[in-house]
Parts: sequence; structure tokens; C-alpha cells
Amino acid sequence: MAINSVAVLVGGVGGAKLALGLSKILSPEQLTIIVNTGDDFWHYGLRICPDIDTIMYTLSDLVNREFGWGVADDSRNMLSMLQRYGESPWFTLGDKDLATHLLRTQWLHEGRRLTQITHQLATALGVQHPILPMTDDEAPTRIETAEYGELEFQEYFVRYRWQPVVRHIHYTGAGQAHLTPEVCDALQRADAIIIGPSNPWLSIAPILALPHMKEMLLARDIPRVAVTPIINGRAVKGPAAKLMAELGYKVSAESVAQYYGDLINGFVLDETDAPLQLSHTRVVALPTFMQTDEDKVMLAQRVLHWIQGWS
Ligand code: FO1
Repeated sequence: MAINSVAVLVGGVGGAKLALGLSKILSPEQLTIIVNTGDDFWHYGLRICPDIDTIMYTLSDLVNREFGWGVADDSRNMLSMLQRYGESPWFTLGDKDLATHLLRTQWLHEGRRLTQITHQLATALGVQHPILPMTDDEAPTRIETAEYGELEFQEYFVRYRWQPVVRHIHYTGAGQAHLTPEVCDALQRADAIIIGPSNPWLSIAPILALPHMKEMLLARDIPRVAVTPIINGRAVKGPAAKLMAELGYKVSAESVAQYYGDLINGFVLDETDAPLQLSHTRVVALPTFMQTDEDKVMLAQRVLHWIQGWS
């Protein structure tokens, strides 16, 4: 099967790693990166879009590789000044990163769409592959916790370091949000869909919660492949394993595949994990743990090679 156009759905640091690998193999005409915006929020009057920026900084090689987000070699003068004013800032905004949020916020206030803004920012940083927000509308994910009731996503994730027990996740706003013409076009052109090794409940579900998204993914008979974020019952990074247990799932790659259900017809398991058989879904075991850029390119290559072998 020839693969000429891939749409990859991502959010967070794990998804950015695979997106980087794919971007090293596929041209900007062949790859579209569709990004979760459920994590986006307003903070000190600024619009922060963490997952978009993580992809943008990763693909432009500006990313802070230690954290996986933010800009490398950034300073924190603005945060120090906030502290002098008596604030206790819990969300780290580096001085260089701040420029991204300032421009984005100004352009949003001028009435421009997040899709256009993201294109302009990414292009200025030298990124050629299309990075598309899942929607131009605000569609915040909210987390219902045992300790604090309902929290904004970043309060749960950063302020409370994802320690509260999650009772429920609300994809607030997603139900009223609209798919953009750019996302629709990418999905209609794609001859393969890849779901990155992102947190299924926090990063991918907000994308899937958009009206018509699932129907669009299922509309054509093409490979729809998810890459596991769970290896040997553990999350590579972040709260995926803890969250799964709290939501009542067995913490395993199999649970991830079952969660995606009919939406996928292919699943990439880690090669060190127990073999898995799924009805109606092809399974392949590959080295999914990505540390170096070579690992990222290798995984992307092997996923594409696997899909190309489908009859
Ligand atoms: N993650 C943190 O754990 N702590 C932070 O202070 C933090 C700041 C931050 C600033 C800009 C940005 O683009 C991302 C940032 N992140 C931070 C990462 C981000 O909140 C999460 O990784 C995602 O929302 C989860 O996908």
C-alpha cells in the first residue's frame, strides 16, 4: 500500500517525539500534524497552547530537551519579577517562550484564527510541516478530582503535578467546537492516520470529542494506527498509568487498544511487552521507547513500513 499522505494526531511530549520522527521522513506535503488544544488556557491574560508549542519547538529544534516542553536555554526573569510583586507563579513561562504567547494573544485579539496564527509562528521558526490545532474554538479539558473538585487542565497537571485522584474528565466545549477546513482537508487527503503515543484520555480524547471527528476518521477504509504510550504497564512519561488505574482500567497496552476500539485497525505495541491479539485490529511489536532522535526516526520508519505492507 503506497502511503503519500499521513495525518498524525498528537498531544504532549510523547506525541511530539513521533511527530519529529515522521517529519524527518515525510515531506511537508505528505505529513499533517493535528494537535490537541484541550490543554490550552488563559494565564495572566495570555493564551497558552502548550501542545502546539511543544510540537513547534520540537520540530524547530528549539525545545528544552530536558523537559520536553518550553524553549532551550530560556531565562526566567519575568517569573522572578512576578514573584517580587508577591505572586506565586506555578506555571513556568520562560522569557523567550513568553514572546510566543504575547504574539499569539495579540493576534487572537485582532480576530485571527488559531490555525493561521500557528502557521505564522511555526513558519517563522522554520517549521515547514503543517501543524494544525484540532479546532480554532476554545475546547478546554476539565478534570474532576477527589480532592479539589473540578480543575482546569493545567491546574491539575502543573499546579497539582497530576497528583489529585481523577474521578472524571470533561471535554468541555469540544461538543460545541468546530473542525477547521484545514483539519477536514488533511483527514480527507490522508491515506493513513496515526495516533501518537500520547495520553489517550488527556491528549487524544479531546480531539476525538470534536463533532464529526470520529465519523471523519472512520469514513474511509485506510490504516488507522495507534502507537502505545504504555510499555510494560508503565507510562513513558506523565500521568497515563496513574490515570488509567483511577478511571478503572487495567494499566496495559491492551487497555489502550481497547479504549480506541473500532477507531483503530492497527496497534503498535512495544517489543518488550507481552504479545497481544486483538480482533479486527492488526498488531505489531516495535521498539516504541524513544530517547534519541535516531529512536524517533527509526520508530516512524518502522510504523510506516508496517503500514505500507498492508494489502
Ligand atoms: N509542564 C510542567 O510540568 N510545568 C510547567 O511549569 C509547564 C510550563 C509550560 C509552559 C509552556 C508550555 O508550552 C508547556 C509547559 N508545560 C509545563 C508543559 C505542559 O503543561 C504539559 O506538558 C502539557 O499540557 C501536557 O501535554
